[in-house]
Amino acid sequence: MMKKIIPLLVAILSINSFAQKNLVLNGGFEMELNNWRGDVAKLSTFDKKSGKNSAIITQYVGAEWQAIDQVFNIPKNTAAIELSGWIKSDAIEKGQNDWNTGKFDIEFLNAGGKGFQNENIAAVLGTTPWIFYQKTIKVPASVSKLRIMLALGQTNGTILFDEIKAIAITQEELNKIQEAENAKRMPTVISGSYQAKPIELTNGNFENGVTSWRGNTTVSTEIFKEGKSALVLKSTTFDWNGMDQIADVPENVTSITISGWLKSDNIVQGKDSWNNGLLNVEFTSNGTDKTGNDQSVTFVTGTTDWTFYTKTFPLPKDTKKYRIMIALGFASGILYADDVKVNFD
Ligand SMILES: [Ca+2]
Ligand SMILES: [Ca+2]
Repeated sequence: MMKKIIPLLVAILSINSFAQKNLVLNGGFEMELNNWRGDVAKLSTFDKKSGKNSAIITQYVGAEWQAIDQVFNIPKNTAAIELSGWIKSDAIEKGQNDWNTGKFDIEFLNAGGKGFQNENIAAVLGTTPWIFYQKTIKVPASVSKLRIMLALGQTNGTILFDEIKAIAITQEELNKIQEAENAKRMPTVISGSYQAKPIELTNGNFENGVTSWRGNTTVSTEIFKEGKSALVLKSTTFDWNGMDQIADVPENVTSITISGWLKSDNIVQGKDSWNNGLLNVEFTSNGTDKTGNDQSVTFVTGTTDWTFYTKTFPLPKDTKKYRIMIALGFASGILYADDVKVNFD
């Protein structure tokens, strides 16, 4: 079955590779601050993600709105825009409003240049390493331009930006992306078409981005334990921020061993003791009906270096599927995960 799934994944990845024209001019700040409006940013040659420069906005006191922006036309037949960029921060203060953060925002403009709809791509607080942010936003009807804003939203601190990108996605490409998303959400449908062999956990080392995983996040190519990338989950709020993957339990096994590497940065526990960084497993008969309690491989809190965790659990009766969950479960901070593996006996 693995061999048959691989062509599908290749097809998904190739969507990105042939639609690469960046609509943002000078998004890597290699031509100084050309094409960007606003005079609050400087070039950082000392600290950048790639090339010679990044853009840096610093404000020690006053908590004023400090932004640079750029407006461009949205090409015809654009159904959605994939926005991405690398951001690093130092001591960005939390203000009274949710939007008092370091920001990568966009605004859709109508033909007259009037603002129509705002979306947040990244909201950054505190001190963070270079982290890759990415979101795909549907283009509303009747808009013709897009404004990109990089800002300190009435808050103090330092924020650096590099490799800011906006890629136009056609309806056809969007359909393919959504099909791929649906396929991730319904692994039983895929298995139905190929039969027999169980679905295995794949991309546990996050070398293929977040392929095979469900949830809204990205990988870090700066901080990893194995290969070239690792999962990174970030939260500034006490919500559930997680990734999961459902796979099949093979025939004739009685126990499951789950292992993986985790690293944490300033994880603050929520209300309950399980409101932490976590690596969990859920057992079901069919993907939804539980056959036993969820089991914890580990909880992580505070700041920890890469640590290997492993645990073996007996499989509850009638378990046909398991779901691996990696999450900031109602906790704030940053959790990294890499090289997650599952074995059966
Ligand atoms: Ca650069
Ligand atoms: Ca890895």
